[in-house]
Amino acid sequence: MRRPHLVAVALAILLASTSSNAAPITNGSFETGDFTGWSLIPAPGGFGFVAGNYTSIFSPPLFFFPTHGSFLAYLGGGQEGEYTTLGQFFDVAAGEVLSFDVFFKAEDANPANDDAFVNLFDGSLNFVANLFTANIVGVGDFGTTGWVHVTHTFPTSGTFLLLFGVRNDGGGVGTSVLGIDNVQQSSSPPPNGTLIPEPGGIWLLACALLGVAAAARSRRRFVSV
Ligand SMILES: [Ca+2]
Repeated sequence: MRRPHLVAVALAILLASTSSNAAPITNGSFETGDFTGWSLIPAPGGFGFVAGNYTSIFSPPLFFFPTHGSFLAYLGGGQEGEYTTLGQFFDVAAGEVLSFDVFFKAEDANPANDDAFVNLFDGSLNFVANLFTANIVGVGDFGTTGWVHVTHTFPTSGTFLLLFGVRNDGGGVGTSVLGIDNVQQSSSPPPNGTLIPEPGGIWLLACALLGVAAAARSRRRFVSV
């Protein structure tokens, strides 16, 4: 079974990085209209684009639009067995949450089994977590996952590499695509597990209290009759 040389890819991204300074995820929504802040390493014959949408190759076409802002990114494989990857190093504080939206669109059919992944590595390029996996066996011929929202909470602070990858497998008629948008890094939750209700929560709480008060008044009226 072929295995991706992910550490080699990660090293290439590290070497290609213009800055190793601590920083949060930048341009996570691709609203610069390009790959600013990211390192794109296409497979031979592969590709990566930032665009206003992705339109599938085969008829009837499927349209994928950004989940945040006006742009999304999509990657495609090329040479058989080689991954096209997109990565970025970033720093987090303990308790921070990384979230993003991805879709896998199969542009081929079995027995070709194009696949995609989203993996997390630490600053020493040790594998941390697989955040998303898809392939043609899973979605079916020319199938898709649709947009999938993914979140990951970091228990400890540190530097991490977020790596997206997609590859073409064995001939076939096309190369499948991994779409990406809305990569965000949230701030730390309140310390000591303090729960602060969101505005919507406060409104619901207010409604509940008003309801209790109304019920109490109703009971009083009932009793007084
Ligand atoms: Ca966007």
